[in-house]
Amino acid sequence: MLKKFIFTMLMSSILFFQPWVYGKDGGKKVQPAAVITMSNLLKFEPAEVTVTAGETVLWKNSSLLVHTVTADSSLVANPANVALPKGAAPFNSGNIEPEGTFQHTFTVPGKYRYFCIPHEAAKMIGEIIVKPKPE
Ligand SMILES: [Cu+2]
Repeated sequence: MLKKFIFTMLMSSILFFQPWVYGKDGGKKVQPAAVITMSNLLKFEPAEVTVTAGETVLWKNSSLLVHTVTADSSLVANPANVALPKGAAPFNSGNIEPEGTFQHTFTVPGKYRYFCIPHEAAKMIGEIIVKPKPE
C-alpha cells in the first residue's frame, strides 16, 4: 500500500518534470504522441511517423546544427518536398538551435511532407501520416 503510494508519487513527479509538459515560458504543453530527432546526419528520425488527428508531434534537435521543420510551399526550392492535405495550414518552425524543440498539433487528416530549409538539398525530408480520429 505504502510502496504503491510512493511509486505513484515518484511517477507523477517524473511526469511533472518532463520538459514537454511545461514549456520554457511556463505555459502548459501537451504530451507529444511522437518524438522526431533531428540528427547530425541531416535526417529526421524516424523519417515517417503516423499519428491520429488532434495529436501533437515534438521535434528535438539533438545535433550541433540548426534545422527547421517546414511544410510551406512558399519556402521550398523543390515543390515535391512539401505536401499538405486539403485544408491544412502551412507551418514553419523557424530556426531550431541545437537542443531546441518544436511542436505541432495536426488537426487535418492526410499526408504531410516537410523539409529542413538549410538541408533541403541534402534531402532532409520527413513525412507525417495523420489518421482520422475514430468516431
Ligand atoms: Cu536540417
